[in-house]
Parts: sequence; structure tokens; C-alpha cells
Amino acid sequence: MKIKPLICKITGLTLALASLFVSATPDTSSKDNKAAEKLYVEHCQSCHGVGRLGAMGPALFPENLSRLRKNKAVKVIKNGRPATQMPAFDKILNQTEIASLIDYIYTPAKELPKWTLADIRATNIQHFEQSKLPNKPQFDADLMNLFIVVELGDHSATLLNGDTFEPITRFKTRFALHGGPKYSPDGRFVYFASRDGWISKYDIYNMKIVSEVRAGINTRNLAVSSDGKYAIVGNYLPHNVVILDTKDLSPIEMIETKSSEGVSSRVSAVYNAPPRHSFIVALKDVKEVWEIPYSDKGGVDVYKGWAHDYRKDGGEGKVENWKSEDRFPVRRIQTQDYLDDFFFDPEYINLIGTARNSHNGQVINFDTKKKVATIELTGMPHLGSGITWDYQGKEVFASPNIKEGKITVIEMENWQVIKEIKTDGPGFFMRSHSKSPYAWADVFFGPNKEKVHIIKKDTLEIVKTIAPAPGKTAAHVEFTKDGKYVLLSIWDNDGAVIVYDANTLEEVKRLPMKKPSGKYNVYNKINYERGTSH
Ligand code: DHE
Repeated sequence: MKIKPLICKITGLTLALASLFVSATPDTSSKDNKAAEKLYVEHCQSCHGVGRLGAMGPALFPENLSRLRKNKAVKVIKNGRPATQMPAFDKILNQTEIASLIDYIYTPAKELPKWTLADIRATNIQHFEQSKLPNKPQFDADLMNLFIVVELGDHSATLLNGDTFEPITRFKTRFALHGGPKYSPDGRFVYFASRDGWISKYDIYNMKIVSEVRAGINTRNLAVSSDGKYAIVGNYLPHNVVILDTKDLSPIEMIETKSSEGVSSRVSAVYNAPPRHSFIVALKDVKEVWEIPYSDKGGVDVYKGWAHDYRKDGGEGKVENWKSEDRFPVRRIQTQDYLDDFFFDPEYINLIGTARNSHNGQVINFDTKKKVATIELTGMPHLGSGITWDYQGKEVFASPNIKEGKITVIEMENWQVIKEIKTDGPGFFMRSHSKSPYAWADVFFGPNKEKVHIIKKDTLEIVKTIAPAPGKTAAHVEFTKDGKYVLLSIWDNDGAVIVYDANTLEEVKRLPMKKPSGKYNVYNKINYERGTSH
């Protein structure tokens, strides 16, 4: 059969993905299945993608739903899912329709879609030859005080001057970016990941997307190594991580994410751990966390004592046995529970993890691989958005909660919860700056989604609550380099980024934007400022 290349409506680009979709198509021979497929196309496809491959929402195959029992899946379709874009369908679909959709998404594809290293390589685009582009910024601004603002409304991003709060340029991104874009260590380049697997490298100096590659079919996020040489991409589909050369985004290695027992797992997220010169990989479906050193020294100098941990065959190898091809060896850390959401202490000695459906947080020491504490964390803490600061001479960690209206404050020395700050509803993001006396926390969900709380860091009390755009979600703040101003998003197509004086808490400026989500300050990001996400 001759397969025509598929024209991707979203990006307008011709993608040679036809074989992928063909192999992902479920058996549609039965009448019931045809009816279910029709329902899927009508109600689910716009978010979950053609052929169930994932887009804004995750891919829907049994292999990706292994942790979701069918009766729970029914509830998700009926009631929606908190902290996601998944709406409730109980008023749109009847019970029989929901049941047939459940059967449909739990029916294996004839063959799971493949996306090999060769497929990835074939998508690698060089829009510009880097060596032919000027090595100087083509605009005048403090390069450390720039912001990238992601605008989900029309899949764009704005490069913003953090001194004048004037946009420098605005450009199209791939469809449905997710997670924070990541900067190169010098702040010149920024890397974006879209939910459908596209990784784009943007040259800030020249205001151009220079390289792109499709590293996965359904992607979570990316991280960039501290030496700036590698990017790692974590995927839901296929189950793997892909390591890219940041020079041109060409793929270097693909590592299938299988537990030591051979069980395949989606990747929840990938992170960079600067002091460890390694990437951390959170696995969703197995009780393991991975550490992958990327240092050019092959980890040998840094991790001498752990050489055997990194051996792919698990044997007690000696350091001398290291081969250059073991560039990205995997060190496995077994956990007692499935861990979805992570936070790291600033030294990257411990990781704090929670499973979305469990009631405790676990603190795991990276070096000993042992659990060192259990934290009382109820609801659904969003650890990834947590921040740290000094409180009464001790370091505390504060996390919003996406199910309950509270911020949990934990003393990091003994991992005790010292306060639960009551909020006007569940929140998503939290931010501060080492030079600011305040931490900002949004109320992302429920009737108070328009509100943002401002917490005094030395009293742990809410001192002000703002609602700058009545009826519209206000969420996600980021500080300027010096901590003097705060930028807040109004998540609406007719939205804005609002600039506040970080000390007087008064509004300074309102910039119209199309559903701005995250914004990312170059200095704060490349310096791993404590008050921001990493
Ligand atoms: Fe996110 C970051 C996971 C839904 C907007 N989100 C992250 C990160 C993870 C994560 C692991 C950190 C990765 C990074 O920055 O490199 N997000 C999840 C989920 O599991 C969840 C709940 C379900 C899902 O669909 O994936 C989820 N996230 C959402 C949304 O619905 C949001 C609000 C809108 C959107 O863009 O899809 C959303 N997530 C964000 C943003 C960040 C993020 C803006 C970066 C925050 C930052 O400041 O760094």
C-alpha cells in the first residue's frame, strides 16, 4: 500500500509520519469498535491526538494506562481530572458511550507506534547554519534580564525585556509546549519541548529557531546539562529518554525505560542535577528513579565509588573497565512507591518525591539510595513547583497542593511539616526570589482561580490576596533578575502578563498576551535561583 505523507494541520509542516499512524491504528473491524472510534474522534482526538498518539493530552494505549484501573478511568471521563486540561464528560456522554470509549482506549494497537533513533534523526531540521549567524545580540537589552513568555493561546512565545517590560520579538512555537523551556548555561539559547515531541532550539541573539527535532511521540519535558552539551527528553511514548547533542539537536542515544525486571515505563519527567553532573529520570510505572551522569569524564572521576551502579550489566565493574561508549550509563535507585512528582534539595543530595495517589512524601538520599524520611503530605502536593527559603535560621521547603487549599511548609533539616498555610483553593505554582520578602502562590482551581496569595516568608502568613482579572485564572509568577519586580500571568486568550513592584505589591504595567502560561527569567534560571523552578 502506498502511504501518503501526512500533513500536520497543527504546524503546517509535512511530516513523514504515515507509517507511525498506520501501525498505531487499533483494530477497527467490529461495529462496536467503529462506533467507539467515532466517539473518540468527536470528543477526544483534539486533545489526545490522531490514532490515540497524544497531543495536548497524553497518549491513550493500555501500555500507557497500566496504572489507571478501568473503573478509575470511567471516573476520569465522567468528572475530568484535577490539575489537567481534562474536562468532565458526564453531561455529554452517556454510560454506554463512556464504557465503549473505555474499551476502545484499553484495546491494544495492532502494533505500538515505533519511533526509532533513525526516525528521530530523519526529523532533525537545521533552519539556519549557526556559524553563519552573528555572534552578537541583534537587539539592545540586559541579556541576563530577559524573559521568555510562553503563550499557549496561539502557540507563540514572547522575548521580553525585563528592564523596560517591552516585548523584543514574538515568534511561533510548536503546538502545545509543556514544562519550562531550558536555557543553555550562558543564556544564549533556549530549548522548548512540545507535548507531541518536538524540541526546538532558539537562538536569542538572532531571534531565530535554529534547529528542531522530533524526539518522541508523546513527550513530557526536557532538561539541559550544566555543561550545555546535552539535552535529555523524557517520553510517555515510546517509553524512553532521548539524549540530544545541543549543537544541532541531533540524537545521540535513546535509552528504553525498563526496570531492572524488564518492566517498561513511561517517563514522568527528566531533570538536570548540576552538582552531580547528571540527569535524573523519574519513571511513572515502575518503582525506580534513574541517575544518568553526562560528564565528559564519563562520571568516573565524580562517581568513582559507584562504578558498579552504573554498569549496564549490573556487575561489580572496576573504574578501569569503563568504556567510552558507556557515556550515559544508568544508575538505578529503587523506591518503595511509585513517585510522580519531584523536588530536590539545593545540593541535590536528597530527592523528595510523591506519588499522585499516595498520602506521603518520601525523601531519598541519592548517594546511599536509601529512604531517609517520610513526610506527612496529604492531598496532592505539587512538589515540582515547590521553593525553598530561610526561615528562623533554617531552610524550609514550601509546596502548593493541587487538590487541597493549602501550602505545606517543611523544615528541611528534619523533614517535619512546620505549617500548613490555608489558601482559598488548590494551587499550581509558587515562586519567590532570594531578594524578596514574599512568596507568591496562585489558586489555580475552583471558584477562586482568579486569586493569588502573597505570603510573608518570615512569618509564613498570607499578607495580601490579589485578583487582578476577575473571572480569569491568575497563575505562575516569575521575578526579574534583581527580585524587584514580579510578572504574573492571566491565563486567558484575552489575557496579560501583569508586572508588579515586588516590594510595594502595586501593579506597574499590564502587557496584553494570549493565554500566557510560564515565563522564565534568564538569570534566575541559569543560576538556579532558589525561588524559581529548575
Ligand atoms: Fe505541567 C511543568 C507535570 C499539567 C503547565 N509540569 C511541569 C513539570 C512537570 C509537569 C513534571 C516540570 C517539567 C519541566 O518544567 O521541565 N503538568 C504535569 C502533569 O503531570 C500534569 C498535572 C498533567 C499533564 O497533562 O501533564 C501537568 N501543566 C499542566 C497543565 O495543565 C498546565 C497548567 C498547562 C499546560 O501547559 O499544559 C501545566 N507545567 C506547566 C508549566 C510548567 C510545568 C507552565 C513549567 C513551570 C515552571 O515554572 O517551570
